[in-house]
Amino acid sequence: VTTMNDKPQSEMQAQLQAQFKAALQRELSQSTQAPSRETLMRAAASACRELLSQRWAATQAADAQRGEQAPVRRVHYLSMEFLMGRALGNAIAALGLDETLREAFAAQGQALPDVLEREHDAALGNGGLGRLAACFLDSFAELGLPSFGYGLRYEYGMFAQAIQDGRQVEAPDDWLALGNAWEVPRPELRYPVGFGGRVVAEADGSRHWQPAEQLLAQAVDFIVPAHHSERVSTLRQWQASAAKPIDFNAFCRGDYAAAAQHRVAAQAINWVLYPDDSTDAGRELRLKQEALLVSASLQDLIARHLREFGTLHNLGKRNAIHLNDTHPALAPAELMRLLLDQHGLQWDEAWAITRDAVSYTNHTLMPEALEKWPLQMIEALLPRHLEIIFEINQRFMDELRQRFPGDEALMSRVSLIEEDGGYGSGGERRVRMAHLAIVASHRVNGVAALHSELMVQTIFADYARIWPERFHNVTNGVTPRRWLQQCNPQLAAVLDRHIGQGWRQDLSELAKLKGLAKDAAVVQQFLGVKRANKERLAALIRRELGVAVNPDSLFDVQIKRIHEYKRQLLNILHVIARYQAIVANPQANWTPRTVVIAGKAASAYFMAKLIIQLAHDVGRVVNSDPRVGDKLKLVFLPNYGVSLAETIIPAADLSEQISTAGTEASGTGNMKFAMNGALTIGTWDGANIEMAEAMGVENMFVFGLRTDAVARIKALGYDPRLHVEENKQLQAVIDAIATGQFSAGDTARYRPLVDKLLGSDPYMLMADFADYVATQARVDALYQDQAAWGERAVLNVAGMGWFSADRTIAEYVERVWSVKSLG
Ligand code: DL6
Repeated sequence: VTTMNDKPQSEMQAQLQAQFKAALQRELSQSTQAPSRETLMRAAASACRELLSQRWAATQAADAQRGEQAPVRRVHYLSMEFLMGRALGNAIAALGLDETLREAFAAQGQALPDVLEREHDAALGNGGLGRLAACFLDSFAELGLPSFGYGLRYEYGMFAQAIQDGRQVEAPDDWLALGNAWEVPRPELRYPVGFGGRVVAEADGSRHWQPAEQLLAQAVDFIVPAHHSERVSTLRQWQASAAKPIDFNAFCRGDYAAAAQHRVAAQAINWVLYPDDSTDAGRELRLKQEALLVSASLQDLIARHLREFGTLHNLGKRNAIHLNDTHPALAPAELMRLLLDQHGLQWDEAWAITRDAVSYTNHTLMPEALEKWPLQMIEALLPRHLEIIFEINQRFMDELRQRFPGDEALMSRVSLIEEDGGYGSGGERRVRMAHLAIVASHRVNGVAALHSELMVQTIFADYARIWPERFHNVTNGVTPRRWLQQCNPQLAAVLDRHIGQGWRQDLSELAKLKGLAKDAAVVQQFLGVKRANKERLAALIRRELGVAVNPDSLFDVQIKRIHEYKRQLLNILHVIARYQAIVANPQANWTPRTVVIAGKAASAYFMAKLIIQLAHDVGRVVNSDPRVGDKLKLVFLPNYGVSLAETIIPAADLSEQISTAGTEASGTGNMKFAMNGALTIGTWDGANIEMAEAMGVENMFVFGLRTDAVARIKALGYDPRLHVEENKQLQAVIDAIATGQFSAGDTARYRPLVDKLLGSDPYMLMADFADYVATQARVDALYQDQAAWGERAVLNVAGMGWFSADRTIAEYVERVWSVKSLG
């Protein structure tokens, strides 16, 4: 949207070299030893950061000049998660300085990839939602969109996963232990954030919040460069600290804990991503995190807007505030509070501004993920916000009474307040955050066509009836810079050779490959790159797990959060069935397979953890059985994260996207795999559907019940046992687990899994098993014909042009964030 003049490359190289040298000297000032890889990495990061800081200043100056007539509003993307991964590789690719640094490291006796590996992942997110936000920052920069990503600076990101005796154990992810050369602290940007206290009514009728506790939120910036211009985007993360110094009296008494108590309480807000919310203390901390993010971000927005325009009347027309799921859904209440109580606007104008500014993306239909906060907790921590939420609700109910007279049931269903206590409420009154987000937004979207459709048919059906024009779909996308260019340089080079470099900026250019799918030389190059990537992964598996896998076997990969709906268990059931078949008939013409699973289970999610354990138990038995050899291996790679994904995805032949139809909102891993030439075995779910349509459904291995069938069977009364009774193979698989064949005779270990599969089987594994196994046989057959497999791989990549985050962001701009979209 906004461009700037680019500097000549040679000037930048010289600057980087000088910065790098200076940073290295700083790093080494206390040492006489040769610089370690960590030292080189930090020096390079700090040099890049200096260059990026200059670009940041130029970007901000350009954006500030845009004035009243700019067609696109400045975007404020509020998200509790940004799963950034490593930054150095991306920065040097964006700056075009790979070679400069390669040489600089070589002069110190180190290779570029070894140095890049020393950077700790910034794992400030759980999974797809957080990684999507990170991809969006890349596209914001690439498209020149005036924007800020707003998040929290967690000291410990997503937990580190270790495996002990086949079980997941969690440890804090101490990603800042060696410092973070990327951060740009902004001490001048500090905002007060209050909690608790009471609301005071003034004589003039206005209301005023007197918080009991005041914190300060300070900005720390992380700069994300564009690859094809000098634009950058900003991730502004908030760090909380106590507003008051230590309690000096307590200190003098020698009671240091009491002296610092309030400081610790303030800092705790930044400790961990997603504190365990199974306790009241955990829930309260989470609510404080959300409130801090929202309040600091909006104060920052308002201050900038006032600097640029001197008035708040046009705030909604010049700024978009996007809610990445409901986690920042306090934003409308906080914006109203700031506009009413601090800036003296009247309700109607403040509400019009809020409605213009706010938009919301839903990322899941799972009821347990739709946030609802106990009214009492909000009242205790954010009393003025609760008043405002009540007022918003009152006005909304009045509107409904006019439009749908007498429909009390509708009013109670859509109310922002859940009176009777729904799912998991324990009977208390709660605020429905998704409802608040919808009522306050001018646009609400889902993240893939099916998901958006189901969203308006199910969880938000009433709202879609009230405001049909508000709902739309924006299918997710991923950045091709990280997920193709950087993670798969060899494939990128093949693409460059055959279709030019334009795909890096305009992914739809991948369609040019379509005409080359039958070109034997191109197919051979694809297969050659895959083979090299598989060797790299095989080496990693050997290093990490001590298991030797054959790079010529089919690499069958499922990497994502462990969740029952994602059905890693179905994958394991297939492995067991295959194992039993191999043992029964070792001489048959087996297509050798290596099944790779990776992912973290939420620490309190018993079933997911049991699935991880089963994967290990089955892997141990299968991998050590001499009758099986290379024909089958099952490995679980620990501590899944962005960097591990960058190694695994380019090496995958087969991508497992096997959620129960209607449960996976979109998926983005599915896109990354296909972009890297893996074929997908998948259900008719999430973005799999649009991918199949884009590449031709014959190029994907589609199986399983579709959404309507899932609903129909459930309505009729689903009985998983019937599927087991009529399928001998399935019976044998379940028996093997139940009788302890993978757990040294321990029949109790997996009883909860078996009982659930045979009892309710809510994700319908039993119903989909037969089709899944039959489809896997089709996979085997095709893999045996490498030329045909390679052709499909080319066609998969050719079909992925639509799934760029750049296209996704262009759609948000067009339909949500442009001034025009406000009508
Ligand atoms: O939209 C990004 C990503 C989707 O691709 C996944 O399908 C979906 O599961 C994920 N949703 C969440 C839900 N979190 N909450 N709330 O992570 O979003």
